[in-house]
Amino acid sequence: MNDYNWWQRAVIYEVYVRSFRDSDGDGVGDLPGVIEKLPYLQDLGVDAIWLTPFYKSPMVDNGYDVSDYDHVDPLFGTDEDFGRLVAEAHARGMKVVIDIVVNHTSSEHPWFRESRSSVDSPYRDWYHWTKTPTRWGSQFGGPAWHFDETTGEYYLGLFSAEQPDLNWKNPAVRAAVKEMMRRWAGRGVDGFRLDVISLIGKPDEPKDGAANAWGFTDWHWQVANAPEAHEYIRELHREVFEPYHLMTVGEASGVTLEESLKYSGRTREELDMVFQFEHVGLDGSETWKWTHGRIPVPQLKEVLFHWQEGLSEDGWNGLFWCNHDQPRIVSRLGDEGVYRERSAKMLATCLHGMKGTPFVYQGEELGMTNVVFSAVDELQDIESVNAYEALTSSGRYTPEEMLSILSEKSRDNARTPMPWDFGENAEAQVLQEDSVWSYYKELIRLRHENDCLAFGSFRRLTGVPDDVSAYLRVSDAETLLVVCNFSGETRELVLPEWKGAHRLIGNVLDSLFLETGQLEPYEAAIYSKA
Ligand code: TEU
Repeated sequence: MNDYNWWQRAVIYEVYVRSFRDSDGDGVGDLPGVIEKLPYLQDLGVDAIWLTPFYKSPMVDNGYDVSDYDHVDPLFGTDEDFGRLVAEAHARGMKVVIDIVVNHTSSEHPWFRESRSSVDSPYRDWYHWTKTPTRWGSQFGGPAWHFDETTGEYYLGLFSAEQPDLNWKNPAVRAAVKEMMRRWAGRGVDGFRLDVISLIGKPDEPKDGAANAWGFTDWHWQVANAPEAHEYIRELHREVFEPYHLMTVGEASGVTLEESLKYSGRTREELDMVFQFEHVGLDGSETWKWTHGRIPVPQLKEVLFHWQEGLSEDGWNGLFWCNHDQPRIVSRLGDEGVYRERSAKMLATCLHGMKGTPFVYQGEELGMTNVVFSAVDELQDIESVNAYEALTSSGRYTPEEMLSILSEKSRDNARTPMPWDFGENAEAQVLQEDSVWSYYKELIRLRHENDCLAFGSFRRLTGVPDDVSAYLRVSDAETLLVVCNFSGETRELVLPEWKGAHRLIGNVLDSLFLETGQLEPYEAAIYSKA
């Protein structure tokens, strides 16, 4: 395999800057902190880091509300720190992917301040304004059309009032975005993670969808994956991604397999891959996650295998369990108790065994779990705080019920500080041969060294117990078997043709699986046959 793109055999590590490493003791992570921990990431073996937004921002949505795209927020350091980070990452052989948030800006961005100042402002048309709003609801609660007193009109903010949506139909907006992207390319970045890029195309005539309990209506059906979004992305590809050799992963919540082939199909010239959310939405739905529930393993397998098979010939999978918006995967699908470490390794095996680019979210490599929230003031995330207010004040949930749901679902579960030096800490795991960390390191090494793991085709195994996942990866020279027990009990899967195969990695010492067909609770392994 000589002819491939770097990201096709890479593992990418997501750094949520604010809670990664605090270098100056102000309680907030920062870019010098990331620089300090580059040796840790290099040791783990990741090929690239994705940095969440570090730009100037009022931090209403922790930086996903950008007020200045070109400069580092003082909370996170300086522009020089960023330059140093890129140089030092490159010197250590790691690439740098930055988060680009251009579906919306902050309401404090000079473009929006101008836009809202007058109906005659040259920036008026940079955002969406109307006198006759639909009843669309916003992602973080309340209406999506926000009344603005200065001009007596409403502007669109699909996430919050402080995150007005840019009007991509306006060529001046697209030109400004492209220039900004080129400036970052010039500062040495290797790729972009594009925030909610599936939402940039807006309908000319917004219409109300189904209403929710508060009378707000749904917009996803009319906004997500609009044909215009594909058009705009192709323009970005032509004028920025391609000429500057940038790797791209687009966040595309609500995307179907068919739609994702449009984004990432090889001849489409749009994106390298997308993040889809079907597998992590199985314990609720994307528009309604505020309920208890565990991801059902049979459906999970069906979704994962559907994507593996669907993107086998064309397109490419962005593989992930965790990110800064998702609860911790060990809490969702593994065991927080005695099998914490073993189940963390099992989940890692299942994901890293598949074809695509695996993403590791900070702390996942330590097997971190969710938090228990016992009071609303322990929450910081705008989505969680607003949902708590809305759902308790309407009487839908008691405060206790809502806190227990938030302990399962809140985005804050993923945003606790990286435990560098206490408890189940990072430094201790690095030194331990059988730690979750060492297991991740081994999986990453395997992806780099084993062609079949990186490029072999995917084939599901049938006749497997409901809560066991088993699949093959097949190349001319080798076949791999990836088997994972998602249950806390012993399971049986007899595979006589695999007797005597070589185990590349596994989470149970002295496993008897190939001899007896017995899988221990949360057991996982990858076997190889020539
Ligand atoms: O997230 C997009 C998104 O749709 C999220 O709202 C997601 O569905 C939700 O968090 C699940 O509960 C991106 C960013 O990753 C997120 O952090 C931002 O808040 C959001 O865009 C707005 O920029």
